[in-house]
Amino acid sequence: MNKMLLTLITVCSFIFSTSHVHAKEVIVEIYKKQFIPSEVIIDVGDTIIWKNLEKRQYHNVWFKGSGEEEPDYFFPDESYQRKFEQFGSFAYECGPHPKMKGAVIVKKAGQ
Ligand SMILES: [Cu+2]
Repeated sequence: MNKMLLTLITVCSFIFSTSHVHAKEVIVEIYKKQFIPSEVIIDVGDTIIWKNLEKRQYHNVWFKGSGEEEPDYFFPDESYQRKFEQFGSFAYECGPHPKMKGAVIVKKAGQ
């Protein structure tokens, strides 16, 4: 095979494997005023999708400890999603229901 082409393929597959392939979506369900699971461990670049599976109750996902503004509520059959670009441990709660707590632990890729 042409050497240049081989190099190109190697470089491309490296870039692809380190950035895109491993990014995943993780579902957290909200039901009976609980985040299920309440703690998730993900890699940098992953996205969490919170799905409201209640019959009537609205919720939100508020990273209050990070000093963020309270986000909008989302209702049954709606979802809220967020991509995590930095590693660390992030606690959150539901604005209207402070007893509902969760945490996202973002680890560096490969750890
Ligand atoms: Cu709530």
